[in-house]
Amino acid sequence: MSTATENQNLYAALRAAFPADLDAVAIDATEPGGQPLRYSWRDLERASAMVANLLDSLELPPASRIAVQVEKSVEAVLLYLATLRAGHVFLPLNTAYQSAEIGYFVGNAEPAVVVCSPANHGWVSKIAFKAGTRHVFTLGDDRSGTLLERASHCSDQHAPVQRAADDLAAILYTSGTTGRSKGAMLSHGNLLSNARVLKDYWGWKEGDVLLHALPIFHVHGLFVALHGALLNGSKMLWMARFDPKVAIAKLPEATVFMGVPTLYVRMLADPALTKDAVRNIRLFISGSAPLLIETFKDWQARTGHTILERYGMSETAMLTSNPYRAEDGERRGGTVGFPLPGVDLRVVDDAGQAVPPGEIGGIQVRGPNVFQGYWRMPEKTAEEFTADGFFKTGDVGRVDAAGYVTIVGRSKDLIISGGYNVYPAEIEGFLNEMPGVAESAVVGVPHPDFGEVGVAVLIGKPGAALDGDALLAALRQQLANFKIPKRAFVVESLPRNTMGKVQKNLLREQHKGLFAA
Ligand code: MLC
Ligand code: AMP
Repeated sequence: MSTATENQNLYAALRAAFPADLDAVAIDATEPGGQPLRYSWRDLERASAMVANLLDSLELPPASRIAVQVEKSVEAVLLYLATLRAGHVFLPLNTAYQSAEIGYFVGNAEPAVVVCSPANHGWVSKIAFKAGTRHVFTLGDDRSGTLLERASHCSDQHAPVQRAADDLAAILYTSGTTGRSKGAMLSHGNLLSNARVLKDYWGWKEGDVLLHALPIFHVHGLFVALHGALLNGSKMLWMARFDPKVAIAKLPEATVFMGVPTLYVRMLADPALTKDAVRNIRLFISGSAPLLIETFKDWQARTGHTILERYGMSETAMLTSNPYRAEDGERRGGTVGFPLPGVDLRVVDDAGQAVPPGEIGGIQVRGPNVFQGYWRMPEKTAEEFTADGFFKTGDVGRVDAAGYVTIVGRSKDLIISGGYNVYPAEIEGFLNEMPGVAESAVVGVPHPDFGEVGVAVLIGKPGAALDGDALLAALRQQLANFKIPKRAFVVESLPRNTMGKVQKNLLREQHKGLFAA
């Protein structure tokens, strides 16, 4: 138990790791061909204090939700750090989300503050005010907007608010197999314990430089990458968006790179990726989606580096990792390595009994990194935990005799596309509401760039002449672009088993060659 004097605020731990030289560069966000744009550690400390003071001035109840849908920028990181400092709960939202999605998140989370891009202020503020949000600010990726304008009048000194380890730091919405998204509640202790384990396990050291190329509204870019660099006092080379050419050009200045498999696939497609380009890299890490063994091998052949694959999720942050140090074992392609120190991981059969090594079953986990539950969904939370406190991940896998974990599938009906999760149930729900649609089934099929993409198969109501492309175009108005199936087929009937359930495995089989490389 923490005592009243120990502040478990995550920001306090990150701040304590800043280097002694506060004028050193913490983040270099210079765009190719652009003016130098660098932030020192002192800039991070002072500017996040100003935003934290702005939040304080609003006199919000403790642990208010601060919902943020803005383009990736260093200022968005400052807002995240400020939220931690001020003792509120950060709620990041993918910029691809459309009004129906934002409406749900804001209605469900009831944020006290919403921060959006200046261009979206009209529709976002309407949704927010309707949901009872009192404060809506704007933040552009060029430092424009009311958030920074208001913060510029605030003091640049701020003591992090006292927080206990199990106080909430962030809520990440993850879609559900039955449609509606659930807010995974992560505490200061969840995030800090995971960041500390990864710092040690991945051998973060003095002089490390992280090339930060991922979005910052999900676990990978916001926690694994950002916390990794901050907790090590390491400089980040900041990319507002991933571009393989720019990434390869920046690699020689970096020692650590983290990406979803699509980032590796896209860099491999560029001949500029050579051994020389990666000469200073210490560690390449992949996660969020399965890394194909071909990508693992091609990367090894081209660069001489063995990608370290790890496995995690929004509810748990990181769970397993291939070893960094040779003495801990080899990095095995196709596996996600060993449970991280402090993580209990077991594989169980349908009755919940642990299976012997090598056998396949549901993956369950327990540890200080496992979340506090789903926001305002106590029943859903209870369903997802076992009596002895293990969280049911919904992933299916096995652990071999040497302890390596392999993910072989998912019991949840989920498509992972370019590292983003897409839940067929959500897409089908929207499609089924469209005029003329009797029923739909969305399945994931292999894709050379995104790993997997969605394909929709539709049946029309009697007499309706469905146009698949027109339906997809209409869907775009309602859902984030990465969720839109890449193809739609109108058919007479869907394959069903004797219980009448649609046999998605047959649809996947039928369409698996659609995007063959
Ligand atoms: C973009 N598009 C996608 C897509 N991303 N389609 C399917 N899946 C995706 N992931 C489509 C858009 O709809 C659009 O199509 C077209 O591609 C161009 O859009 P874009 O935004 O310009 O794409 P691009 O910049 O190329 O983005 C690709 C990407 C991005 C791979 C860089 O998807 C990305 O950053 N992925 C990383 C996701 C991530 O960080 N996941 C971590 C989750 S945390 P159209 O037709 O609309 O024009 C997690 C836990 C863990 O899972 O373990 O880490
Ligand atoms: P999210 O809910 O977006 O956090 O996604 C988490 C899911 O991504 C996990 O439950 C896994 O299904 C998947 N995932 C993450 N890392 C890996 C990996 N290395 N290999 C396979 N699947 C992964």
